[in-house]
Amino acid sequence: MPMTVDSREPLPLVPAPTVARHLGAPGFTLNGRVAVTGDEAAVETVRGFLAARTGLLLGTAAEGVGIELRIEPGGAPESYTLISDAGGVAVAGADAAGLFYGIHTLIQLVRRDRDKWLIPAVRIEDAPRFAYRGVMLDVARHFFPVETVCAYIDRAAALKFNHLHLHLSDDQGWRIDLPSRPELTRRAASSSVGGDPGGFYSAEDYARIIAHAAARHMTVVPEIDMPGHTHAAGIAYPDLVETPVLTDQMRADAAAFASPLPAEGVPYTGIVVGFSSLRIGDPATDDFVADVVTDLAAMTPGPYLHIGGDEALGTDAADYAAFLAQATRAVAAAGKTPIAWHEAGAAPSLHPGTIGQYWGFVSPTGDMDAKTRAFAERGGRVILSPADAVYLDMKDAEDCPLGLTWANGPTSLHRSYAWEPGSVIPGLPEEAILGVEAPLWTETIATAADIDRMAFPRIAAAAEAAWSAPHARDWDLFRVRLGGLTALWDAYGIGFHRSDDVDWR
Ligand code: TNX
Repeated sequence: MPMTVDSREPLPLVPAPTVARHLGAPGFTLNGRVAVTGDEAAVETVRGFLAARTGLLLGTAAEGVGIELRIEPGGAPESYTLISDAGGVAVAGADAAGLFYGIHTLIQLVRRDRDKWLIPAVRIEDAPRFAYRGVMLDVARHFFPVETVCAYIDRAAALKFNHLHLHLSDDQGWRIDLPSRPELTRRAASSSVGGDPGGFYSAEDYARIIAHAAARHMTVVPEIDMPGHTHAAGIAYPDLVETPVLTDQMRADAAAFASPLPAEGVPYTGIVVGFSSLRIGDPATDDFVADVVTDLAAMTPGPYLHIGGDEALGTDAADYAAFLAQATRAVAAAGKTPIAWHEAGAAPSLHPGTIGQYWGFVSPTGDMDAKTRAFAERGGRVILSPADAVYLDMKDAEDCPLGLTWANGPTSLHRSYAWEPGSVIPGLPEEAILGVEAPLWTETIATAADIDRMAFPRIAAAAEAAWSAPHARDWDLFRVRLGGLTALWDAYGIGFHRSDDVDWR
């Protein structure tokens, strides 16, 4: 009879699978004679990852023992089973994505046992809890080249994330070239926070990112943030924006961070938020929104387009509501499902079915939970990004060299882990939760190494909130499982932070 994992060290699997049993039998030995067979794309994926992890380049001629990869339709979307013993390894996905996730589980299982590479004898059955498992990268505050974005896709996909949300515009820069509005990148892309170099993605660059993501079963979700966070759009099209609005809070933030305050017509290099707004009610603005949304929709194969809607602090409430109603309709007219930050829940005539992204705390304050429920009440669903748990740009400790602290002070790995998606918004049914997303804002993050330092290991905690069934989640076991990934993350070249709460082996 199979024996459960209870009696021995937990398998080094993150996110935790639905069911994982140690079979209590000898494992499968990986050596140069092992062949990988089955689904062609999967075979190449496995050979590549095993070469990176072990240095062994396995063959593909089926003879004797081996690793068999196949798609067996019938199970839940993205689900897979993995069975291994001394006689071989079989991974079966219900679809191509399921097989891909089974492969990542397989790679996590590989370990060095004295002089041998081994896959323990296990039986795993696994499927995601949520359909939407996202990471967000803010490429507006700092710009990141295609290679860095692709490396982040690789890292996230290995943790079974399936959406990459790209925050493509903000006060500091516009990062995507759109055929109908060439001035945006011509005039408003060269700046970023701190006077660092800017940049933008050409249509070709963007297509490369999408293709890289698609090959890893990730959907790109582009965001153009409106009506606030639009100072850069105003550098390109001055007639479309209002004069910056400054509050006492913004002045205090600027002083605290030694950040410049915005000035009309001057590229913004500081980190103050909320001062900019499109000119609402002007037909020229409506044309701009329609152009931007139509171009971006045409370049994006995925079903979603995020139109922002956060922190429009200088925008009149009625104007804000009218703008969001119109912008979400424009997204729908372009054939996409709109997503907006939770503030947009206050707009009564949002396009029905608009998805809300919650960025309040694990315990909601003010009316954030009501605004979030409003999306579900109008036929939409909700993506949970509680800032004091999964904002990867928060410091992880007081002495963290990068990051911000506004979300309840530093966010430890434990706090990233110890929250339950079903309990964040009271009264929101589980079916209304589309998923979980971990954003990485980049006011303080400028390089690929910075991304690794801030995202890892906390991104793994977010992955588990998004993928794993509640019964499979346990902080003490998570720490041990995570420690078991040390060698794999090193092999992948991830510059993860060796935080104190994990025994990195
Ligand atoms: C809040 S979360 C923002 C961003 C900042 C971030 C920094 C949200 C929708 N807006 O503009 O970059 O905090 O943590």
